[in-house]
Amino acid sequence: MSEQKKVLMVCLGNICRSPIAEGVFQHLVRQKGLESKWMVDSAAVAGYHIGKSPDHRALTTMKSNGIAYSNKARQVKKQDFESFDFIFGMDEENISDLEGMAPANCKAKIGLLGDYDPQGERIIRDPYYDRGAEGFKKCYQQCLRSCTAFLEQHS
Ligand code: WE7
Repeated sequence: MSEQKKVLMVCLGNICRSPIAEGVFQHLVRQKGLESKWMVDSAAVAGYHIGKSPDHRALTTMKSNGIAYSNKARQVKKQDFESFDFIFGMDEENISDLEGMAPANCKAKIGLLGDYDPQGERIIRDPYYDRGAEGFKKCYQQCLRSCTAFLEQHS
């Protein structure tokens, strides 16, 4: 692989699951010294939380796993479908929303991040309305498994 490949992590609001997926992916890329081969970003299907930092539970979960995260929420734009190689949704609704937004000249492969989970947990459940942080910890573990497997498959 000579060129840098681009991965976009997407969820509903870009404040819970996709920032964790982005943070985990970036962390693995640094650990493996693959910065010249991979770049990662994240975005929302909905415009609800544009400009905001992730949910504090997502930030806490990342921080306790050694991941510093400072990006702010943005919405998916048409150009993302041309500039990214892979666009990953967290659940089936994300996928159908993304497919509905994709232009005819879509370069990106759109799919579920969880399709790479060696434990076969394909859906990364939305933890937004949960009372505590358990759903965020589970999301972190799912993202870690899938991002690790994805990078192994594509190296
Ligand atoms: C969420 C959300 C999540 C749900 N992050 N929000 Cl209240 C709303 C309405 C439209 C877009 C967004 Cl983003 C939000 C706030 C932020 N992860 N998950 N809402 C959600 C979960 C289950 C059923 C319905 C909704 C809107």
